Amino acid sequence: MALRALLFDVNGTLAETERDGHRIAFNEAFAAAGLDWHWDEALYGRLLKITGGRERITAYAHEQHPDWLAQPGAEGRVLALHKSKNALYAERVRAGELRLRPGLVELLDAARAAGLRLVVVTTTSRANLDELLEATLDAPRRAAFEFAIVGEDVAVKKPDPECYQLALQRLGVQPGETLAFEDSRNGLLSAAAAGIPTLIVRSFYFGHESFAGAVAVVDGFENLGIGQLRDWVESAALSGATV
Ligand code: XBP
Ligand code: MG
Repeated sequence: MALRALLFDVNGTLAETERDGHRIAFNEAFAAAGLDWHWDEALYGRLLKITGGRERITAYAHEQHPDWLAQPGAEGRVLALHKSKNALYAERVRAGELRLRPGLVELLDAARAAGLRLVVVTTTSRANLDELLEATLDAPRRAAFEFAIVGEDVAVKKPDPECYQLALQRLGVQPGETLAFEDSRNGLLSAAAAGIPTLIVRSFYFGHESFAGAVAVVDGFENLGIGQLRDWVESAALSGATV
């Protein structure tokens, strides 16, 4: 089967957004709400196993501040914290603090020139994605992404395959005609469960995880050619690799 579409995860894959973007914004939101919660680099790395900012706050509160979570109206307070985090994150993105990973723009251009379709598949909120793309890509390159499946589009986030299944449905292609770019094990599990060959681009937080089942693991986008992507997808089809 020929390669027809590339599916990109966002956080960690398009850009290193977590440590110096989302994490700092979470901490600022906690402080603004009068909470003495603080997520240092290592703690945030552990919390990243929970996908979704709202879900991450809830899981942390459940573990560390069960009394806070047990109070009436806790769900609304979690939502308010997440909203505040996203607004603070957007300020950082607009200030130009987060960049796309090196080599990505060149790969997107090469993919477009080769006639490949491009989509985004992420657990992050649509507003966060829009802010990031607006701040880092010019209008023609933003328009090259046909659509984005985001956190709000699914009932269950990665590692559940729902987001990738939705993307395949909207593309109208077979999983073997696509390649997903992911940086985390949860992302790999999600794409693989939808039958999609997955390339891992190692990121700061998931640099040392095991990625058995990925078609390949690379350190970055530099020097990735379309021919190489096609070869990986073909070899995945031949080996019938599963995670
Ligand atoms: C990773 C996530 C997200 C972000 C924060 O996203 O788990 O929750 O950490 O974003 P990706 P939100 O699938 O792009 O790797 O606060 O918007 O959830
Ligand atoms: Mg990611």
